This record gives sequence, C-alpha cells and structure tokens, in this order.
Amino acid sequence: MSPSPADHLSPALLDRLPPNVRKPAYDRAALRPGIAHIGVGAFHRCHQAEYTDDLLEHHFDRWGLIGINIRPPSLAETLGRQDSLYTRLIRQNDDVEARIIGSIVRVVDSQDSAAPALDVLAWPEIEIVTMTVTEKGYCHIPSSGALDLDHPDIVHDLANPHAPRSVPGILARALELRMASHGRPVTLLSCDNIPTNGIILGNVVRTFAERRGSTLANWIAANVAFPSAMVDRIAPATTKADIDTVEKRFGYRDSAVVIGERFRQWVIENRFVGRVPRWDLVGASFVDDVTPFEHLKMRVLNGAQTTLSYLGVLSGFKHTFEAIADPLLAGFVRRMLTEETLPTLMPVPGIVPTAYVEQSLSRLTNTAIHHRNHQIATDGSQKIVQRLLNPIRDRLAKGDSIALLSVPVAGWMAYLVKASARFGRAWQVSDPFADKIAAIADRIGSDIGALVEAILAVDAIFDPALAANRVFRAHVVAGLDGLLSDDPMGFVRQVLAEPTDDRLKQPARSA
Ligand code: CS2
Repeated sequence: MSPSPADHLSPALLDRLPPNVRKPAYDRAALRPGIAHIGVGAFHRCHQAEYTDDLLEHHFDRWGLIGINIRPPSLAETLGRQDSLYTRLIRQNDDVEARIIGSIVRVVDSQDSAAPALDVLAWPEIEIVTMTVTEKGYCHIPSSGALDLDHPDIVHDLANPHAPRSVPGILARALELRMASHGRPVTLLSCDNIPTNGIILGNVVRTFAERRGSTLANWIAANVAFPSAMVDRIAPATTKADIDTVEKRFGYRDSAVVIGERFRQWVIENRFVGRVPRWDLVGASFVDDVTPFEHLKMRVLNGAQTTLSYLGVLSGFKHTFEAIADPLLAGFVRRMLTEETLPTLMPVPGIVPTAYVEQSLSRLTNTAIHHRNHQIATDGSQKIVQRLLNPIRDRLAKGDSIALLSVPVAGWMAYLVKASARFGRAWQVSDPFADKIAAIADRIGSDIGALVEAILAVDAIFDPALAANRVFRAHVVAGLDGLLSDDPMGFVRQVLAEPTDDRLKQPARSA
C-alpha cells in the first residue's frame, strides 16, 4: 500500500514508502550512540550523517549519532516526531533522488542551557564529537586563529565556566566533566570551513582550558585529539518548496528534509584517540595532511561561491546558479581561479587543479540547488581570510598580480557598506562585523580611500602587514570605488579587459 499524502515520515512508514526512496538497510534498534554532533543543520544532515549512514549499511559497527543544537533552530521535537529519520534529497538539475537517513538516533536541544549538551558530551560512550558550528562558532580571531578573549561569550564563559554558552566553553566544560568522572579520551573533529580547523579548535579549547587551570589543560593534552578535516557538499538551507517536493514526488510529509548536490567529499586527518568510525570504507579519506585539500576547496569552490555571492547581490541575482549563468560573472570567476588562485595551491594527491576548477564551476550551475547569495554572503568577515586573503597574501609575497582576487574583497566591503544607513540600507546583512563596518560607512560616507583605510584597519580580519601593502590597498580602493558606482559590472568588465601584465602593479581604475 502506498502512503497517503497526509502520512508523516516515521519508522512505521518505512515499509510503505515507494521503492525509489532508499531506506536504512540496517537494524536501527541495535545502534549505540558513539558520536555526538554539535550543529545539526542542513549541512550535517546532508554530509557526515549520510557518510555514517553509508558506514552503517556497509560495515555497521553500531555507530549511532546524537545531535546537539546549541543555537536555533530547536530540532528535538521536529526530528523526535520522526524518530530522528529524515529525507535527504539529491538534486541535480531535473533529477531528484530520495533517501531516508537513519544514523541519527536522537537530537538534543541545548539553546537555553548548556546542561543537555554537557550531559551528552560527557557520556563515556561518546568517543567522537564532530561539529559544524559555522566559522564564527569558534570565537577565534579570523586573522590570527587565536581565541578572542574579548568575545562576549568567552568573557561570560570564563566567569561562569559551569554554565557556558560558547563552543570553546562548552567543550572545555565537557572535557572537565569527562576528566572528573570516567577519564575516557575523545576526538573532537571540526567540520567547518576554516583553515587548519583542527588546530584552531585545539587552540581555542586549550586556551580556554588553560585559563581554568593546568590540570584540565594537561588532561586535554594527553587525552583529546583535534584532527583537521576538509568537508564538501553544497547543501543550502531547506525551503518549503523542498518539503513540498517530497510530498508531491514521493507521497509523504517530512518536516526535516535536507537537500544537496550529488558531489561530496570528506578528507580527514588520521589523528584519532579511541575507536575510529571507518568512514574511509565509504568514500571519506584518512590522510596525514589535510592542508593541500583544504586550500584547494576553500580557495577554489568556496572562493568562487563567495565571489559570486557578492558580485551576484550587487548585480541583482538571487542564487549562485543565476549569478554563474551570467557570462561576465562566470568569465570573471573562471579567470580569477585559473590565473590567480591556482598558482597559490600546493599539489593535491590525485587531483588535477584545472579539472577541479571546471568541476567546481559546473557544480555551481546546478539549477536545482537554490543557494541564496545572501546566505553565502553571511559572515563574510569570517570567510574571506581563507577564501581570498590567504591566496592574496601568497601572491603578494611573490610579486604576482592580485587584480582579480581583490575584486571580491572589495565586493565584501561594498556588500556591508551598502547595508549602512548612509548608503541607503540596500539589504539586511548578518556578519559579526556588520555593525562596525556600518558605523565606519556612516561616519566616513563616500570618501572611498578613507573608507578602505578604516575597514582595512580592522585587524581581526586584515593582518596589519597585508593592510599596509600598497598594491593591495590600491586594488581594494579601485574595487570598492567601482563596485559602489552605478555600474559595478562595468567595473568588472574593465578589470577583465586590462592586459594581464598591466594588472601587476596598477589597479584598473584609481579612485
Ligand atoms: C558556502 C558553503 O555558505 C557558504 O559559506 O560557501 O556552505 C559551501 O556551500 C560548502 O562549504 C560546500 O561544501
């Protein structure tokens, strides 16, 4: 019997789903929670939870996931009603593939108090804690990677270590509870797009713990591993249309649908303590050094997304696939990546860089993935260092041109400046530095040189040596001037028209 439209996803419904919906092919009742994941958003449900589902099908080994949300949305009730089952749709232009993921056994809401999160994280059975808490969740200073001791949540947590709010504070307290109870080691695996994410996570947790005393810091040094990882799959926020697609195509309701592209990748540094889920048996790679992979992914795929998001918003495009359908923007991004980004990359085992660029650009043309430019533009201050500023720094060190890579940096500035009152509040933005940049814009107005000077002085984003570089400043001034003009795309066209050699030192247009 096929389900009626009113049927909601549940274990009882599994046997009645249409045959083209793939289902967990293992005994969910035999799962044992061994992995906790902080930040159960669309990306986790589309990525690590799917790899774990694959692992359970292939090798079983009982690895169940407990999800923890310490920020909105609340998910325990929504997923709880479905016994933590949800549909993962793969959409590739007109193709839709549905699969029910069963690897999550429970989701815990811990937005109001850290207690539920701490309870799970301290269980002796939890051997791995993975996390997708967004770049800003680490409370680090983007330009240096150090814990931001002035961050309001860190100030709060150091004063109230038993009732933490921040990720570093929650993890440090959970480790303290583990130390004081059973003492079992644990691997903390960051799955966010920050460079050397394991090192940054280790830094912020250790720095926090050191302030709590050397006993905890020493225990962490001996019992906790912080491998780095590169994660990849485009999985934008779910829309109502995605939920309706499930009902229309497959005949049931699911309030926790996630949607992603077919491509996925997970490269994990092989540095665990305790048991290791054999994700390498189902497509992930365990490697000694993640750095070449993460540079490639963040500078090429994420660099392209960020560029298309800012230039896309400035040109009136809503989604990535629409921005990249524009020949000027597509041409700009391809040339930026091949001429300026690729030469900054180290060799990556098994990957041909030019082919990777083409594959990345082609992923972005997927018309079924409605990734909003404003979503990607969110928290740009936390993203541009690894996506744009690091390759710019590498190129400047060698005297190479940065004319193209500096355009999206100016794009990020233009995006925040245009959100200020002085520039007409063109759109609403979400970025930890939005207020600061808006205040600068309100104070300075349209003196572009002074605006750039003041924004580059924000040293949490721009390290002082880069900010002082004359070539970089000149390009960013020209870029911001061009992108704030009435014809921002005319400026992009003009940059592309410059002969490559002339771009070495001089910007296309001086303000
Ligand atoms: C995006 C990423 O929102 C963003 O910052 O660039 O979420 C991107 O889609 C993923 O990193 C792809 O793996």
